[in-house]
Amino acid sequence: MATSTGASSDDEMSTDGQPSAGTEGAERPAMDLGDFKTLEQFIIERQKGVPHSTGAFSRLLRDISVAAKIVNRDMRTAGLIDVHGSTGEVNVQGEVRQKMDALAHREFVLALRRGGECCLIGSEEHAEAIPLATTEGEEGDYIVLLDPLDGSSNIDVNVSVGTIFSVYRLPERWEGKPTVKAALQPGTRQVAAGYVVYGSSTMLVYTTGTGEVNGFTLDPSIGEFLLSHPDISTPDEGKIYSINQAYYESWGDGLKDYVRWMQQPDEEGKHPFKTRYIGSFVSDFHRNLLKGGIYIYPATRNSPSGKLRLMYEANPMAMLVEQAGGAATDGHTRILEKSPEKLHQRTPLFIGSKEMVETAGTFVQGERELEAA
Ligand code: AHM
Ligand code: MG
Repeated sequence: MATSTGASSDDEMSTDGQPSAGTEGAERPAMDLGDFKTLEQFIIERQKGVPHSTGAFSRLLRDISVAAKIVNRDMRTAGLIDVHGSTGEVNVQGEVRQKMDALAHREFVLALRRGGECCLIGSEEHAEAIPLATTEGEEGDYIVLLDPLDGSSNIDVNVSVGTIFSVYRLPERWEGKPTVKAALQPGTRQVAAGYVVYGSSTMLVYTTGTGEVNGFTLDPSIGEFLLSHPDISTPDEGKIYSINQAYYESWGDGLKDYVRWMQQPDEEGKHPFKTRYIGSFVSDFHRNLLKGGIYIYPATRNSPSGKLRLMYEANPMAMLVEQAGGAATDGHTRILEKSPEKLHQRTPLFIGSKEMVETAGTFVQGERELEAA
C-alpha cells in the first residue's frame, strides 16, 4: 500500500541513507481515508449498481470479512495464546486438525449463523454440510463453502496461511431445508469467490464474476480492509511454477516432460522459469496471481485425484483467476465446468497464467513431448 512513512524525502536522509537526526521519532502521519475506500464502502457502492438489490449479499460479505478479522487477530497472537499446534483430532480428510483450523471454522460458522444471510455451510473442517437455522420465513438465500484455514500445517513456523470461500445461491424452486445436494453445483454457478491471506499483511481478495477482482489490505490500526489492489489482472505469461517436486516419480509422463521443459535453459543459457513453492496454496496462488505463474497440484500414483478439494479450494480460486484473466484446469477439463458429486471431492489442479496453464495441458494430454536434447 502506498501509505506514506513520513520520512521519505531526500532532505530528511543523511548521505549514508540513515534518517537524519531531525527525523528521529518522526510520527507517521495519520492515514487519510480520502486515499482509500473501505471494503464496506466499496460493497455498498457496488450494491447501488444492482437494481432491486436487497443488500443481502453485501451483508454476507460483511459477515465473512468480520470473521476474517477475528481469525486474523487470533493468528497474530497464535504464538502467545497456546493455539499453535494440533488438537490431536483427525478431520474428515484424515489429516491432523490444527488448533487454528478448529478456531477458524468456528468463527466463520458463528459469523454466518449470526448474519442470517447464509442457509448452508460446507466446510473442509466438517464432514457434513451445516444447515443454518434461521428464523422461519427469513432463511438466507446463500450457500457458503469454505476452507477456513488452508495451509495450516505451516502456522507453527510463521508461514502465511489463508481462508478460501465460495458463494452460491440456493437453487431456484428449492423446497424445504437445504441439504448437501443444494451445494453440489458446478463452479460456473458461483456468485462470488474470494480468499484472505494472513501474510506480512492481511489481504482479502474477491470477485463477484463481473470481470473484476479486487484486493483489500487490512489496516490493523483502524480494523478496516482498504481497497489497495483494485481490478487485479494476472499476466498472461508467467515465469514462476509452483509444484511439490518431491513427488516427481509419481507424476504422469506428460507432467514430468512439462516441468523438465520449464527447466531447460534458453539459447543464451538463461533459465526462463523459476520455482517458488511455499506449500500454502493461498500464498502460492496470491503471489502467482500478482506476478504471473502456475500452481500445480497434480494427480499422483497414490492420489489419482490429487490433494486439493474441488469445492473449497479449486472452484473459488478458478473463478478468481479467470476473472483476473487466467485459467484453471485439472489438466484436461476447465475446473469450473466439473460436476461435483461430493462435497469433499478432490481434483488435480493447474491454475494461474493462461498461457502456462494451456501449455501444461498440451503436455499432460500428450499433444506435446519434451524434445530430446
Ligand atoms: P490443507 O487444506 O489441509 O491445508 O492442505 C492443502 C495444502 C495447500 O495449502 C498446499 O499447497 C498443499 O496442501 C501442500 O501439500 P504438499 O505438502 O503435499 O505439497
Ligand atoms: Mg485446507
